[in-house]
Amino acid sequence: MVVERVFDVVADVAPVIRSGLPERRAKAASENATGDTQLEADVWADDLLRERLAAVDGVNWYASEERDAVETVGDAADGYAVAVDPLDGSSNVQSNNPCGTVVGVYDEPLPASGRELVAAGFVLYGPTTTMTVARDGGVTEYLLTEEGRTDLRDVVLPEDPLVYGFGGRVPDWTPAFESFVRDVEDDLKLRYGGAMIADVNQVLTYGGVFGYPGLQSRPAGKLRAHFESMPIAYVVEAAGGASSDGTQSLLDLSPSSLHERTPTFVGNDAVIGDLEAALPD
Ligand code: P6P
Repeated sequence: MVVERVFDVVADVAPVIRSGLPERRAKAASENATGDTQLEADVWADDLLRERLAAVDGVNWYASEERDAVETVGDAADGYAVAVDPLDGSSNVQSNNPCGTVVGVYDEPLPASGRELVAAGFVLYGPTTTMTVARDGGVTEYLLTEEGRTDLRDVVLPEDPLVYGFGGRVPDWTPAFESFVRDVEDDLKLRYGGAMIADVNQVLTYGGVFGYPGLQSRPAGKLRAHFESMPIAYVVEAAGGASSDGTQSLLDLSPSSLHERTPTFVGNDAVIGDLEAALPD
C-alpha cells in the first residue's frame, strides 16, 4: 500500500514539475552534497516531492540528491525510506533535452543495500511524460497527464541489444573499458544524451547498455548509488536485464555513505557479462 501511495504521489507531482520547468531554468546560487551546481528547478522539484512524500503514511525517511542528510518525516518504527533524484539530468533543461525524476523505496534506513529496495521507478520528461515503475517482480510504464495516469505497457527488455551510451570523457576512461567500448561500437548504435533516465529508457525500449564507468580521475565514477544506480538497476533487472558496478550486481552494493558514487552499468545480460569479463577484478 505504501509503495502504491508513493508512486501515486510521484504521478501527481510529475506534471506539476514539468509545467514548472520553463520559468526555472536558471542556475541557483548553490551546490548539492556532491558538488553539482543546482538549478532553481532542482531545488523546487525537491521541495515539492519532499512535501508530498513526507505526507505518505509509512514513509519514515526522505533522502534526496539535493539534500546533505536523510530527513525523518514519519514516526513509525519500521517505515520506508524514499530516496529521490528530483531532476536527474537537470542541465538538459537549458538545452531542452529530456530529463527525469528517480525514486527508490527502501525498507531499511539509509544508507542501505540495493537488496533493501522494494520498489523503484522514474519519470521521463520527454516528448510525453511517462513513469516507469518496478515492483513485485514486474515493470509497468504509464503515460502521465494532468488528467491522470494511463497504463501503457509491461516493460520487458528486448532480447537483442541495439543501443549503447557511456558517460565520462573518452581520454579519462581506463584502457580496459575503452577497449571494451571499441568492441561494443562494432555492433551497437550510440545513444547518449546526458540524462541517465532518458538513456536508460532507450535501453529498456530497444535493448542495449548504458553506463557511467569508473574514470582514471574518479575511480567511483559519477552516479550516486542510492539515488541513481541502485534504483535504475532494480528497474532494469526486474525488466529481465542485468546491472553491474564492473564486478557485481549493483543491488549487491552496500554503500557506507548516503551520497556514495559507484561505477554503473545496466542492460542486456550478455553485454553486461562481456563488460565484467573485460574489466580487471
Ligand atoms: P556527464 C546528470 O547530471 C547525471 O547525473 C546523469 O543523469 C547522467 O547520466 C550523467 O550525470 C551525465 O554526466 O558527465 O555526461 O555530463
